[in-house]
Amino acid sequence: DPTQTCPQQLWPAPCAARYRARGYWRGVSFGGWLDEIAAAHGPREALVAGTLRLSYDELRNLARAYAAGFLGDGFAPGDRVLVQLPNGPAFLPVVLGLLYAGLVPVYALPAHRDREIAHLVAGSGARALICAESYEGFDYRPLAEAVRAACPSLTRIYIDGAPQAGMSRLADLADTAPLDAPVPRDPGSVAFLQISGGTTGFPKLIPRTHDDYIYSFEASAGICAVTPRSVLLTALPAAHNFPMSSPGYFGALSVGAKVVMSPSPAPGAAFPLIAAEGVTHTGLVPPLALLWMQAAKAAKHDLNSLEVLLVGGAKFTPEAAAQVRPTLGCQLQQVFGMAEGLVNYTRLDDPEEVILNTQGRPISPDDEILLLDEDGAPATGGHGVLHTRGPYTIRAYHNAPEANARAFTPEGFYCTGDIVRLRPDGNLEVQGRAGDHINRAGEKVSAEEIEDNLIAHEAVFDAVVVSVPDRFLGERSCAFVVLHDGAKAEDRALKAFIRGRGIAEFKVPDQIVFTDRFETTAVGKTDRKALRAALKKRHFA
Ligand code: J2J
Repeated sequence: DPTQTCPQQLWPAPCAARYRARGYWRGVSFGGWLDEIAAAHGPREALVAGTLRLSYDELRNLARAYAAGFLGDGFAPGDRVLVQLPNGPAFLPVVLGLLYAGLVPVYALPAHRDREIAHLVAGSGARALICAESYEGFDYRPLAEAVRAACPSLTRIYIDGAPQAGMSRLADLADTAPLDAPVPRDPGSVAFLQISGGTTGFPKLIPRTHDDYIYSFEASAGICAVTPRSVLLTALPAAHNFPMSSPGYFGALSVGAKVVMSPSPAPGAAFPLIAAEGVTHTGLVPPLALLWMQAAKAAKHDLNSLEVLLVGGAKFTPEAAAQVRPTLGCQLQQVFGMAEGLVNYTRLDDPEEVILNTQGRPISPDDEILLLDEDGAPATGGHGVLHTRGPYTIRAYHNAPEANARAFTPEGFYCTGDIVRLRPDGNLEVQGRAGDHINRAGEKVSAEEIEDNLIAHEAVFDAVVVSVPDRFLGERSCAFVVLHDGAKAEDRALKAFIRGRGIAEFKVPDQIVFTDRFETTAVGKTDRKALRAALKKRHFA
């Protein structure tokens, strides 16, 4: 069980002892946590998704039935199971069922395609894949079959909907007599694998433990004033760390609030749910927040129940921030977080100036913040590259020695790649980024990954991908492409080629610029970094 035997993934013993002594790590596994919330809030409403409405007791019962179903199908505690489900009725009962059975979910987005899913399955050794029959016009069954053909570890495919031959129907698992107690797991062990935004090549897997994750969302629920009478709308894709834990549906469930799943973050789907269910809290990335503010002006739905809008995932400008209360009638809470751990929030009682201009401060008194310059020396002047360690920030990626050597200091600090300013009042302002990814409407796209996909085309000699400021997306991707002598390829054909390679649509370059040659012939990583910077400056400065 690789999730159990990677000592470098875990915190040094003195740190762990400190986090326990201070009460951050409660020593409860997700299975125990589900029993806790069901015992505390049993008859209250827990989940609304489509036509499904479940109380805490019913949610636990369904999760327990799934747990028994998975174990009955021959999975053993510690086995990884890839979950690629949209924001629908199945998501929470299935994920909670996996956790209750001691299985380890590996999260993927509905937008991911076979190349990415195969990478996640191979990297995690997942034995099963759970996906929808279809979502937004895409049939996931051929994808699942292609992944199974490419990945020997993957034996079973569960379909939410109608399975093809050789696949199982997800709902059948819940026909099993429910488990009556969680499969015991060490709370210090890995509960699930989350995907990283990814600055290099493919996304890396982030091992989160029961102890560290439960701390992060329980503390978040307090900071975001989620109470038993709150109603939280999950508008962003549920597999993302933000809607999961900041404070997310887990934070909401931890206090007995109601969770409402929106099948899409578009105002047309979300606004009627806000009005019908009395939603008090939700979280959005900046481009969606802008869209909501625009749509609210003409909305026929009553949004008065909204109390707190969390905005994060990318920089929200002070000008946009100032529009939240006038347009949506609720309070803004900025959140600057990362799936690797550290999450910062502006506090609800902060002065307006702090809420509009900063991305807040860490959850925990034991979150350590270190600012270094780009050479790794202590930064001067209060701004630099943010490094962090603490009670819910990982010390290593799953099974990635090379990435770990780059992303963590010998002292265990995670290098976020974000350039920030630490204000004297303790709040952080995100100013830019040292790493080479494109933050496209909150989705992090690795420049290197797109370049690798372009270079795979027979006509392409070399490709360099950069981020470009974009009015709607925040940033978009632009690929500079050099073709082989005499080769021909058009914009449309290259984009179609990338799609055909089985990667998410948000990774297809937004713009392609053909160029004769790059000014350097060197191909080393540091040269590519310089090349990206030079191209960006020349074309977009
Ligand atoms: C600027 N950049 C930000 C912000 C994240 C809560 C909220 C967001 C995420 C997330 C998350 C930003 N202003 N307010 O996991 O729990 C950029 C930074 C950061 C990267 C992490 C959560 N909020 N960012 O976005 O793992 O560059 O997590 O390092 O997807 O998003 O991306 P991700």
